[in-house]
Amino acid sequence: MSRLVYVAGKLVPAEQASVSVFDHGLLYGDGVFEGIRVYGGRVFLLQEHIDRLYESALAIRLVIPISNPEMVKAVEDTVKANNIIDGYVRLVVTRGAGALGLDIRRTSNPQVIVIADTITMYPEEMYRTGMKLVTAATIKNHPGALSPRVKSLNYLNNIMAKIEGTDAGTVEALMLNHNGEVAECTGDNIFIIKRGVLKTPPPEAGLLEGITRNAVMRLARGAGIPVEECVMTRHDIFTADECFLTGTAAEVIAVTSLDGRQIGTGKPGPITEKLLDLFRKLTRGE
Ligand code: PXG
Repeated sequence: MSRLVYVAGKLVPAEQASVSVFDHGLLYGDGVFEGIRVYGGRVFLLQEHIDRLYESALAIRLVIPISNPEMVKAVEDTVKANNIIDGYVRLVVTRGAGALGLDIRRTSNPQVIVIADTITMYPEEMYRTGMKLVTAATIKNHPGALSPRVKSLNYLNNIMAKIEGTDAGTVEALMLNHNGEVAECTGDNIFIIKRGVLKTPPPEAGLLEGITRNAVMRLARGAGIPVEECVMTRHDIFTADECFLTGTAAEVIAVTSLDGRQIGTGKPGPITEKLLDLFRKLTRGE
């Protein structure tokens, strides 16, 4: 059965869903996006994703042609129309079609696209064993060039780092910022646990403020685990008791080594497992 895609305000069969080759989203990566999960027919933390989308758009001076509540409805309608019970929503807003050249004043009709589909996750086995990680030589974009806090259609920086991970045989890669501090992975945020304290780099380290990251910090606080946002280097990860990643696709997944150094016992740690369990209960609405 063909998927129905929301584009130009309507749900149309996927084969007919298209945007112009003159759209600046394609020509310049000029636009913003969100990746959202559907669990048990409910769109998970939808309002937070939509709010981040509007903040990303604001930061790049992109005026989204529909309101925040209309966007919520567009996502919910698309999920329903495709009978997605457990799956994935890709929300894209492009700058719209225009003359060649960078001038946003010569574009019109920003395009809102909503795709609802199934999702491929990391293998379940990896949630039991944890994953190995390598540090990419490609650093994060300098926040003064393109803020990593904007979820923009410019993912080349992350893609270059991801290639390095793939070449090294890992499914993710750690990225440092221009000061050599830990920022995040190519599509996941990073956490460590040291002496019972949950630590993660602050947004100013040049990272996307993940919706999963924020949810996990709330769960940890609720479970009485102290949480700190602090600047960290690779050394902090090498010497951590536990390490894990968070992301819409990954959920919560243990990291058991970085650049050939074993982290903790080399197995997913107890606090990581507890947070994964709490997160899975949250997604299932328990
Ligand atoms: N950092 C980066 C650079 C990301 O792209 C995250 C962290 C985690 O954020 P969330 O809000 O998901 O907890 C992301 C998220 C995709 C895809 O299809 C990418 C992401 C999320 C979902 C799907 O490539 N990136």
